[in-house]
Amino acid sequence: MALEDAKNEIDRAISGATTGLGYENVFSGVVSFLRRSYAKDLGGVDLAVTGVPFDQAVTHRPGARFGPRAIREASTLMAGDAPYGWGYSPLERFRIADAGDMAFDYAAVSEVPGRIEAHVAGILEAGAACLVLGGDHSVALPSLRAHAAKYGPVALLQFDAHPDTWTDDDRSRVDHGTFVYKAMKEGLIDATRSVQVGTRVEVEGEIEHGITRFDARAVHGGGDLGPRIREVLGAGPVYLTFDIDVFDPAFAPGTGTPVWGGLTTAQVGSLLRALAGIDLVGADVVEVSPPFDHAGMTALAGAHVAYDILALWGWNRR
Ligand SMILES: [Mn+2]
Repeated sequence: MALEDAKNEIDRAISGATTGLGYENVFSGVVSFLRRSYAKDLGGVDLAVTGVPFDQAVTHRPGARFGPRAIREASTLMAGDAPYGWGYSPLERFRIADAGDMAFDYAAVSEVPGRIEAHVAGILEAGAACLVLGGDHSVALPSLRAHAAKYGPVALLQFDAHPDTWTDDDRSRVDHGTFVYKAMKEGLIDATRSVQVGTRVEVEGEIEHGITRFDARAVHGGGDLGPRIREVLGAGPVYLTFDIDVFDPAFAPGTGTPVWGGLTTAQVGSLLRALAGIDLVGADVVEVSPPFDHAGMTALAGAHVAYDILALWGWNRR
């Protein structure tokens, strides 16, 4: 009998199986995102998760290069169960692969965005949707370029402490705080259908943008924001970018630019569930910086968010 015939002998990260829950011991085995099999050939894959461990564009604390590895490890705790409260398991319903990390020359910083765009475009061309694990928030811009090339201008749904609308007209700059400005200037996003959630910093001289903003105080103020966010996003394609610093540092201290007054994990979990039905076509989870983390709590939050993003992506397709 081959080892893989016995349920407890399966190591899903290398089994080649594309669907099903993971039953390995949480603390052992080859680590992959939610125990999905690693694959570079994405034929027949519905969604590929890929790490982009680039963090040279941060304003303050680096370390997000270790984000994908930490999120994968934290995710092994969840691989045996459906995500809570969704009523279905995207792991059983869809063929989801871990496409591994994107390789790049860490010393050729200005070349990295182009490589990310080509990497994500390759996943989309293979017919799979793409979930990027960052990396700092600069990785969202080339991912948006790849998605806009396929779908046209998308609605941006951004969970973030920062609006990332700081002025930056130098295309050669690689900055984690200006991707929204550049995305608007490049016509990658439809601002009138875009929403920012959880922001709580001022941007001096911010341009007119037209993006709907539910800042952190609006979320803390209560009320059911889900329907209001869905109404702005409309029926067209949505790209979700999730900066882990939308959480209060009490929930996610391991990040590059923490800001007090942030969202709780419970608030974000409820909001993501309330968005079921949007046409999510792509996403990223960025700015998890394990060297500044404690007890793995930021990576755990990132893994939960990424799993709920899978559920949200699959909702209309299930
Ligand atoms: Mn941020």
